[in-house]
Amino acid sequence: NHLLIATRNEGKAKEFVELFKSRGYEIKTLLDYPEMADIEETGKTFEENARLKAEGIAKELNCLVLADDSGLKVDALGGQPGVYSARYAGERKSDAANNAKLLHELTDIPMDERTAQFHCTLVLAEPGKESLVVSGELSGMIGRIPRGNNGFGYDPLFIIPETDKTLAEMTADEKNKISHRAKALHELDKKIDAWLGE
Ligand code: ITT
Ligand code: NA
Repeated sequence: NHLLIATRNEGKAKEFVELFKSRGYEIKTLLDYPEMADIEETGKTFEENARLKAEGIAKELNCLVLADDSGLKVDALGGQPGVYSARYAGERKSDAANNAKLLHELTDIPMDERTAQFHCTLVLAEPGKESLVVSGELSGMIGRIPRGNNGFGYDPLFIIPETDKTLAEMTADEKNKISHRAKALHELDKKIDAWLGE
């Protein structure tokens, strides 16, 4: 039972390895294929980009592939950075640079208007088959200073109101119980057996 996850993001890759531990798949990611060319994310939606990654790699390697396209939607910014979350501060900029840009854009926004959602769309693809698409979201608030060292991306700014902790202040297990990625995988669980049997 092999599954290739079409990501080069180390934070995502770590989470998928943990999340798939109980699911009985042997996981590889594109970090195991450093020579493979990157797929350009030219889509305007999470689904389009996840399809580009999953279907492109599935065709190239002729195997079962799961891709994750995810990002942060901030209400006060009309849903930005959205699909541009990875490159908000520019191509190949650090997570810290993206977080700094987000804080700057939100300078004048009061705490109770800093609501946001993390979104994750997963696409499971196999050559010659209609892909399976699922999504998950997590609601929170964008803080005024980064807090915590766990996780990746915007986690140090993303406060879960019920706990008053950022995702970066939670353990990997705590985040994996509530995350947008975990929710999307839960939807995938419900549908994967029927899809594999098609
Ligand atoms: P791959 O395409 O190789 O998977 P990527 O980082 O380019 O890597 P995306 O295009 O899906 O992936 O961008 C997702 C960005 O959204 C990611 O770089 C983070 O900045 C942010 N993000 C997504 N999920 C997150 C999470 O759980 N915690 C923090 N930030 C997250
Ligand atoms: Na993207």
